[in-house]
Amino acid sequence: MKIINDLSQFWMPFTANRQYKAEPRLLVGAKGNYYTSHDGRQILDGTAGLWCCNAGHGDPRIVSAIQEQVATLDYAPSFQMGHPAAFEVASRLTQLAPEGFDKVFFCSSGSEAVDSALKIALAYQRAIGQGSRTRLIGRERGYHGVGFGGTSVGGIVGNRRQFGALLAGVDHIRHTHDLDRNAFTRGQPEHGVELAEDLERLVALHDASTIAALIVEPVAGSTGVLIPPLGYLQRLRQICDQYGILLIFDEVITAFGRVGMAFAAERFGVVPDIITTAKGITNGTVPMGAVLVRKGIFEAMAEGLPEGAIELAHGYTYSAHPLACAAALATLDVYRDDALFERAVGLEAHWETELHALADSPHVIDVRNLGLIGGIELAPRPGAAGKRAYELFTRCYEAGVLIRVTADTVALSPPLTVEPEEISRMMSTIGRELEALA
Ligand code: PXG
Ligand code: PLP
Repeated sequence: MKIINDLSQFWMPFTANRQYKAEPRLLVGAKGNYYTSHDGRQILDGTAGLWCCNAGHGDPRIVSAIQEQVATLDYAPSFQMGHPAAFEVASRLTQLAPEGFDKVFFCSSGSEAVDSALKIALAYQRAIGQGSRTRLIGRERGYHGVGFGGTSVGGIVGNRRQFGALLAGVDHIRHTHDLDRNAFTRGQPEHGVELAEDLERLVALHDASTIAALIVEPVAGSTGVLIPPLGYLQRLRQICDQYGILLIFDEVITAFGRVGMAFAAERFGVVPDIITTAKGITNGTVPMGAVLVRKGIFEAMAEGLPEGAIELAHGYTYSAHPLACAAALATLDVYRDDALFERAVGLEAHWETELHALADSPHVIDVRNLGLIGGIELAPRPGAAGKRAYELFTRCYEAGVLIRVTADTVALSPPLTVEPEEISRMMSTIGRELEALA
């Protein structure tokens, strides 16, 4: 079926363009837990889009909120102006956040949220007389989007090597992935709390007086689902406190029910100083990102400024865009009214059981899970890293299930509206295709 004349002009993101265009997969519709493919098939969404459609697709409450907003107030500047929904979303988010978060900065993506958070951290340190703290610390295998800041603190070599030296003064702690000790763990791995001490190594190397902030994903997603070892995030918090380093949790994928709560910070019982988020905030319908900031940070930056002074010289044309705000308010209502975070908690045991049933399938060297996140790591084909998983992805798509693969790891994150039967079908499809795979 000819659906489009020419695929050549769209430079697709994070895509092997020539490979894709030789055999395109197009989505033309979405409803509930399913996409419709261009050849008219129903595809079970095992990835909530790209970790963002937590309430499933096409919810009429979200759709009509966006439609009404665009007809009422299509755009309003947020520089020296405002519109009511922006203040309301900020207030709703602070109610969902861990206690003590009282300011929200808006943008349009996770990447922008990360770069905004890093700038806020630098500006805060400077405001409290710690202007020598200019270093930003990330973690190996971290993903923090594609801005220069996020790319720099990110720890995925494939996303860095094309772009030169990136930001100066960035360093990385070690990642926590350890198949030798933790393979096939259900939930949080037992081993690895000591890896948090790697931050002490960087303090010893650079001196704490040069370090502004540490940014980590509570659960690393893009790099292949890395679940934090027991006690690890707690220990990072302690070390940051000891040395005056701000702790940033990048919750672009872990917020809004993905791990059964509004934020992973709550699930792990660790309160960072700054939280970045995006994606599920509008159920993926309209681009939006946000930076949530703990009480005291804004105040420290405002203190002592002359009257009328701008506290932060930063912002986007689309910060708190009215359509994004309308989508966010409707989405947060759906999460609450349909109790979707609680639903995720209720599904977690079934999810874990069905996922780990794949442990004995061919090529599988690890299975890991938390909340409604699942990782299945495959042994790479010798000399062809990523090829086996990519083939599994295309096979599953043909078989009616959308999965996501990164290197040789399958990363699953279905909508929180997924039915137990659909979880079982997702896993049996993956299992069958693994059997068929060389
Ligand atoms: N931080 C984290 C932790 C993310 O997961 C971003 C920042 C950047 O967000 P934006 O909205 O700028 O893309 C992300 C995004 C995948 C995948 O397949 C994950 C993301 C994006 C695209 C694909 O795992 N995460
Ligand atoms: N480039 C130019 C020439 C601009 O005028 C602006 C915003 O006014 C930008 C970039 C930044 O765009 P945005 O605010 O959408 O990030």
